[in-house]
Amino acid sequence: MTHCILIGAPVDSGQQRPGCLMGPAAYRVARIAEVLAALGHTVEDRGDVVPGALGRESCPNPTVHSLPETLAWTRALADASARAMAEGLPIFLGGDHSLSLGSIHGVAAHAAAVGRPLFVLWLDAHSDIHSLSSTESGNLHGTPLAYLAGRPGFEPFPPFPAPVAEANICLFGIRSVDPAEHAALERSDIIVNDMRVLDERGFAAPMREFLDRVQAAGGMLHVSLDVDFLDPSVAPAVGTTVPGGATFREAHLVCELIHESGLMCSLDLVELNPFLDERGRTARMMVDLVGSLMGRKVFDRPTRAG
Ligand code: 6HN
Ligand code: MN
Ligand code: MN
Ligand code: MN
Repeated sequence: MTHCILIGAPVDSGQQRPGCLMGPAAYRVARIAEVLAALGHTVEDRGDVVPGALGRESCPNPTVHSLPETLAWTRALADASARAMAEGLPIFLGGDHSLSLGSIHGVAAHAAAVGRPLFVLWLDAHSDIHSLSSTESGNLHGTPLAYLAGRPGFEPFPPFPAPVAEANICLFGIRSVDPAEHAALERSDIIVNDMRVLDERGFAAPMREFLDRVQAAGGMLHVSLDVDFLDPSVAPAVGTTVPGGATFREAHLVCELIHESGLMCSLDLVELNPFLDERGRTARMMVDLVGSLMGRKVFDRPTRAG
């Protein structure tokens, strides 16, 4: 039994197609709290985070937009996240992926305070490893991974409390990488399980390899689940669809493996744009995956651990 803390993060400033701000409401309508409670967990919904006053920050790259808004979200979410980490397992209901600048900020501060290494699993079509200077779209939802890895180019942001070691970061399912991101990944220790790797090896073996590393290190695991990790045929409600994503079963398998590991300490649900959905099916799919992440299964089977 886990104490699940729902934190609404209606962030829409990290990209330019309005709608992600409706995400938290859609997850609640899709009965995320009831699904968690039915699995035997306690659930506390803290409502939606409200960002503080806007500053006047700017940066040299003219394509970057909504920087003061994204910074205000980052500060507010980092606070909410660090507080929730001390009390349970926070589930961030997004909101575009720029919310992870704040959610993982708080998670990293907590991990450093308790002296455990932090690992991050990035389930996404994209690598989200731009800096403020390398982004071509100017959309800050494409940057959180570079920030949490402590890479340069985030001068207006609060310093990241305890950068995550690159060898502790696993990209899983990626299939759309910009040239600057490609260069950044080539000179890094980040584990890249792109779709080509998953096509060849399947989803289970690479996932188990990563979870085994987290386990061996006594680490805490943060999972960042972008809707576009999924194939658009099962999850159309996202502004950045990329064909060739995880199927319904592949995504559930990943979630079941994560649950069986017992390692997940915090979770982001990002990029849901309910305005693009078809009768709520993407919101329901995401809530279904949360069910698998938190212990729903058809049968109890002995896992490799026991
Ligand atoms: N996401 N690489 C593209 C950009 O605009 O920088 C897409 C980013 C997608 C962001 O997955 O959250
Ligand atoms: Mn993303
Ligand atoms: Mn941060
Ligand atoms: Mn994405």
